[in-house]
Amino acid sequence: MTDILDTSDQAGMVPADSPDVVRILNPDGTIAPTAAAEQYLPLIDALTEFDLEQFYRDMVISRVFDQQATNLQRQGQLALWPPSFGQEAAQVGSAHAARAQDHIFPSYREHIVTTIRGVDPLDIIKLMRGLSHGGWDPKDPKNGNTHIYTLVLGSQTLHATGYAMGLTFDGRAASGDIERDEAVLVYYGDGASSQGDVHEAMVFAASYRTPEVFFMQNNQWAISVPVSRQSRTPLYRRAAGYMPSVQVDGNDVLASFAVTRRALDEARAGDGPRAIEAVTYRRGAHTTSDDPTKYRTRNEEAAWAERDPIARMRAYLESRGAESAFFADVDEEAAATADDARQRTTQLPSPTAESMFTHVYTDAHPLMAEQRAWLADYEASFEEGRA
Ligand SMILES: Cc1ncc(C[n+]2csc(CCOP(=O)(O)OP(=O)(O)O)c2C)c(N)n1
Ligand SMILES: [Mg+2]
Repeated sequence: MTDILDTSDQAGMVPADSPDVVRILNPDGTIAPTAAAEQYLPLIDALTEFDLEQFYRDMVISRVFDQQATNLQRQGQLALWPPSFGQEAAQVGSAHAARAQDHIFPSYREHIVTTIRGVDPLDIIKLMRGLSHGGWDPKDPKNGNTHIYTLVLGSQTLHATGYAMGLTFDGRAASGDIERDEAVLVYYGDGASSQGDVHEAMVFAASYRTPEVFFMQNNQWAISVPVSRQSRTPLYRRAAGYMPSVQVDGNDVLASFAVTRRALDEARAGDGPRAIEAVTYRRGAHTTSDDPTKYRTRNEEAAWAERDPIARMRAYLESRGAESAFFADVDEEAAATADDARQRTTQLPSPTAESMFTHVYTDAHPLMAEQRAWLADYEASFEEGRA
């Protein structure tokens, strides 16, 4: 194998990947599988025209919604927004790879993953507007087993591993029935990969052979810290110390889909956990509180713009004969989705102060009851003119 240890400070800051990378779709939209991608081609051949169009549609919806949410923050409607701009292929490909019975543990940037699973994008907005602590109920069937966002870096990998261990203990995986066996898909970032929690989760996952896929979006940055500071070797090689690990071009929706589908199906079959490093790029700011011009160059941004996931898939669909009416329809649908989100955001009711006491404890709690009573009395004092 070529020695890919890169000790320069620029490692990871330019569009470079290892010789092992799985890529099917070139940045120019032509099908040009790398050697590592050959084994995945049957999974792509099995996709229908509708599937391919759906991948494209979801990526565009993601981008337009994300821009709308960023605008809403700028206009004072949201407290914060973490943009997913640039990461659409990694997210759409992996989300469509999951089967209905699977369980998703997102980080905080997986807006289109959660939406594909069925979560109302307004529930993400509610969280970022400060109206809700969790956003949605993972147990509500309409949310597709999607757990809530986790802002404590990497801790969701522990939750996911515990959940996956539970699936095994309950006999809900490895029966051999691909339509019934459940698996867990957990998302985290290049920065989070340096957290002890992630490594501990991987130790347990490997020991207990959990039905689980660790999906890292290496978007090259952890706020202002470049990936070269997280690791001197490509990150997929770190995970390979625990389990089979694959590096995929995360801006190629086809490769992201195929690699994740294979990994999840192997994991659900009882073969043990799998890791994926999706090499992608955060084209926007870390969050709306961040200014990336302070720590990265325009040249770097321009180099990654040339590998844009949506332009690549569009070129591919055009080469297959997709017509301009299709692309116009998608743009219209995306604009309508984003407009709907905007309308509903401005109409969201504020929560009552009293609601802060719900969901703190599962059962009644005396201290909570006391504080709740105090608040009710305090609120009533305004009505009665006591305050
Ligand atoms: C345990 C913990 N430490 C630090 C932070 C502050 N923090 C929030 S996001 C972030 C960078 C995360 O980078 P990465 O894992 O690459 O994910 P990305 O934001 O790029 O998607 C940091 C350090 C945190 N939320 N949790
Ligand atoms: Mg990152």
